[in-house]
Amino acid sequence: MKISLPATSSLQNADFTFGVATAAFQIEGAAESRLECIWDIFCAKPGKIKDASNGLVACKHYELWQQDLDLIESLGVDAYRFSISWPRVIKRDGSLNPIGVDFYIKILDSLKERGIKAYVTLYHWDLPQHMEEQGGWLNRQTAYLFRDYVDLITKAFGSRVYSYATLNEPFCSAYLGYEVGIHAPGLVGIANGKRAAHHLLLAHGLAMQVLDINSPNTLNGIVLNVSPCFAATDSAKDQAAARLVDQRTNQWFAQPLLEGRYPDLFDELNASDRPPIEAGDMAIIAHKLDFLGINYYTREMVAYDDQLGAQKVYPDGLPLTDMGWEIYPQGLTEILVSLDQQFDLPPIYITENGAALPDGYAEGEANDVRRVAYFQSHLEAVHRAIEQGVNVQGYFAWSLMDNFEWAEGYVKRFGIVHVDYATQKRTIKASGLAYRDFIGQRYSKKAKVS
Ligand code: IFM
Repeated sequence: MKISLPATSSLQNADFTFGVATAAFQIEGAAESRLECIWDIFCAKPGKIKDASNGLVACKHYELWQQDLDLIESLGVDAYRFSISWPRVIKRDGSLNPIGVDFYIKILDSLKERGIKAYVTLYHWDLPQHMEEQGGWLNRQTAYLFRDYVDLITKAFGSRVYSYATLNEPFCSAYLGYEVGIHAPGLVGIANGKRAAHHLLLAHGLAMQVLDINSPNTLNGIVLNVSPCFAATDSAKDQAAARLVDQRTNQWFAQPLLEGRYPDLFDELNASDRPPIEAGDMAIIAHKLDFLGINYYTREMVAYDDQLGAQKVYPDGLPLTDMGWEIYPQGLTEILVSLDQQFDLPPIYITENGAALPDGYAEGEANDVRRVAYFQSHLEAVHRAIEQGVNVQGYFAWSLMDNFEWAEGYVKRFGIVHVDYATQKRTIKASGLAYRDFIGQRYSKKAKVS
């Protein structure tokens, strides 16, 4: 199976960036050589992770990183998006941990030698546990500690990085982690979720100020997960429920970042649930972005619910991934176009897109035909958004390899490379080969033209 797009598509231009993405906690392992983070503690609580697993070993990337970079190079991608583990690079006293820093410098230098651009995420959910003990993202001080970490680490990395994203999916950190409690640290309550979200957004803005000084030549921005929200029926109640989910997931983060204000939902919350905004916060949060990263997986189909206001529904017969997420490629075009109509957007990168699907792994081969089709349809969706005027500059497949899928453990596999967790053997799946061939033909076409 192949991936192909119209020859005229701007995704065929060599200046469109194709990459693969990972995150530290999901692949690195080697927990003994870093501080504990909130996910270590969360994983140790019975019932929190579906297969009772953790990130102590994961894909052993801390040990196997050279082999993994060989793999990335063999895919022919332009860029590698990965995250820095805050608890690996900063010691308890706030100073740099040279061993952890050296690990990432080796990766960055090796990427440079291979001609692969480094897209670095500064926070992908692994808050140092000692900070959680002081309130974590509920504590405004955590935003300033993040700023200090960003200051130290960006100075240490110097000119090795191509792009910095401050945060990955603050919705997940705040809502899943502090409001509904299905992610670390497992707290609940609307006030907690909104307070954590505000401090995460503040941390982002403070970090952008640091990047202006320490790293003005990198592409600096933030990554949001977005989903178009649809009402299950035409009823006024379901329409209102869909609007609520849109405000909660998409608008709660996009509007502060791009317009410096919270959406209307802010006024609809009980006063005690509203985030504590201090003078000047919104201007810090709305710092100009060099790029906005968009992570897209599915749409939200929503119905009114007496207790919760809104509830996700799963109409029969829709194609679903192993996560139970509907495969809805046109939603990627729809959300990009609607964000573009609503905001004055900076350049967009699709920083994550992919699916947990069966691998068909047998005898050293993984024939994941449905994942090839998933990439085909979603790349077409990006192509259509560009045709409609959205400035999309790049696309990253989630994920380079199977890894620790948070509360789902290791059972859900998103990789374009299969990982045998018993042996740590990596095998490129059919989707990885199709992605490699698609990227490769784009270059040979370019070479022929020039
Ligand atoms: O695995 C996650 C990733 O860490 C963040 N975005 C969504 C992915 C799939 O759930």
